[in-house]
Amino acid sequence: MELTEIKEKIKNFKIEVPSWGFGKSGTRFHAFHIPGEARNVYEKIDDAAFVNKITDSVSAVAIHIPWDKVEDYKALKEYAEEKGLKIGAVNPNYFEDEDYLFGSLSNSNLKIRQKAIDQTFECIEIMKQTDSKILSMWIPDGSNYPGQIDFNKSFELLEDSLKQITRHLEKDMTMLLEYKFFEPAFYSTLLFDWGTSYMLSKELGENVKVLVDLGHHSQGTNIEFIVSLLSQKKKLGGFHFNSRKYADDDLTVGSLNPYELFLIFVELNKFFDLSAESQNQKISLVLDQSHNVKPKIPAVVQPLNNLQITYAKSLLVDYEKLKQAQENHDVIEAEEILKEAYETDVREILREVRKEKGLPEDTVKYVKESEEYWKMVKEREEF
Ligand code: PSV
Ligand code: MN
Repeated sequence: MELTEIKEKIKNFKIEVPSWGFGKSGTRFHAFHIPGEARNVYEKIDDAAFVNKITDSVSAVAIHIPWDKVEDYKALKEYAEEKGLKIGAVNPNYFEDEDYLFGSLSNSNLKIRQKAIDQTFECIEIMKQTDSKILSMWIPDGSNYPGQIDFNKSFELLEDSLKQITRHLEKDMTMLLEYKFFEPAFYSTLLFDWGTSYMLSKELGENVKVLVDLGHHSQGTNIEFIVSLLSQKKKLGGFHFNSRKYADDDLTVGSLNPYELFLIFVELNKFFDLSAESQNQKISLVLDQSHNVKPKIPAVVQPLNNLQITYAKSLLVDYEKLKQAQENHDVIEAEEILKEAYETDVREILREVRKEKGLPEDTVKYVKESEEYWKMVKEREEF
């Protein structure tokens, strides 16, 4: 690909940021206070707007319900729009309500299951008010001890609840089914892997797809292969970008396994033009990181940079040559082609892109030295 084309693609490469990436968060042991953290959804949008001002790479802000509950969602949407942003995926939260001790959408108690269904209907209503097109479902239901649930019955109940929810979706809305193999259900989780999400998404219909969260696989899982399979079957609906050493979404995307991330992008490019505006409808690219000890805004800027670097490297792959090498069974050459792209230093390309857009060339350093940022931190600490 020509350099000008690569630069054009990077310029139009946008990521949705999570409202929860700016607010208070922590581990199950403690959530430490981090100076400057956003205290409500409006401040979260302010922070996303600040990140967008210096990176021009934020497409929307994903919200979590009930964390981001407000009286007037139309007003919330307008507030985001005034700041040049949109409301992105709506994420119903099924893991905090006391009633969900023994499950939400799979609960054998009809009243509680209905509560979870109604809560999801409310999220669909919020989508209508905010013009959001993605209902992003992560369902923690499962069990913590052998014998606690009847797998079969619980799965049937979950399936039934999802069927009812799907019927409420409007034509242009997509439901994403995120999977995760454990936590908080440490013995069995109903939607534990991509196969389970895929199976359900097939049963539920065209507007139900799978969401791949990079932190939700056991060690050694070949995520790029999963990405390819789901894309082939037109069932890859979105991503949660993060990284992990052991499990879950606790590290910065691209920080620990950059080559794996690169290989994932190499597969994605075969099926999606990630830079095109229209792609927002086809694949949802969301950051989902838990910033336990990092200051929140820099913790969002840093991964956006990592993602741009990885995307740029993946665009350098000579796909034609790779195909040839694969057809010739030239294993050494095929791997060399990937490494050639991966090992290219693309930082200069990014600097040029930013310069051409009138943005700071080093976005992470910029935040550190930004008066606006430190003023905001100070103000939030004073009140
Ligand atoms: C679950 O671990 C998860 O990845 C889901 O996407 C939730 O919405 C998010 O984390 C909450 O932090
Ligand atoms: Mn996630």
